[in-house]
Amino acid sequence: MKRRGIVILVIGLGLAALAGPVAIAFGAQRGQAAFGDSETFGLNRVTSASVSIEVGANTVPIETATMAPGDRLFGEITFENQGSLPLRYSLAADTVTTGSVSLLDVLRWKIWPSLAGGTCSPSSAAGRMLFDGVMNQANVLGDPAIGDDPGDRLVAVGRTDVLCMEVELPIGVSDEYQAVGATVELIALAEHATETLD
Ligand SMILES: [Ca+2]
Repeated sequence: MKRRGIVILVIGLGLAALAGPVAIAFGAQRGQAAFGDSETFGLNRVTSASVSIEVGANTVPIETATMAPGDRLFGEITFENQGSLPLRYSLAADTVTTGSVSLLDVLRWKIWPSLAGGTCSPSSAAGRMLFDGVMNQANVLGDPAIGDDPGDRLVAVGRTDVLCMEVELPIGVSDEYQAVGATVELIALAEHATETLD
């Protein structure tokens, strides 16, 4: 009888030891089943801006096959800001010549901004010349380096920049410049500008 009483006591201690862990596990399950809710705010939308410069339809190129000494030809080029940011651009030239001598060595080019709503007459160039010289340099207006450089042209969104052009074959040019050709490709390099514009 005395030995049996000892056995019962050992079993009772075992149950007491299990009671703690069982109670803790039951409590955690009740927490996961708590009431919940969620809400979505889906109105965060971002579209990046654009820089877009285009040549306008009313551009008039300089083109002739019969230029004689003393002749002056006029052209007009319109650059349009079709992007969503103000832009500034520089102007570079890519040139090609044909013949035994370079016609570009003697042609005199002038570029000036058109008067608002005006035409590209020589009188509109007075005091407003942007370029006057031979077209044998890469940079014609401004500087393609990033940033606001002297000569860079600013154009507001939806606005245009109209440049007038003149090319002259000087009256005293020598006979060797007969029947030779030159092609000048003007390249506008634009970047967005943060300056305040009208
Ligand atoms: Ca620049």
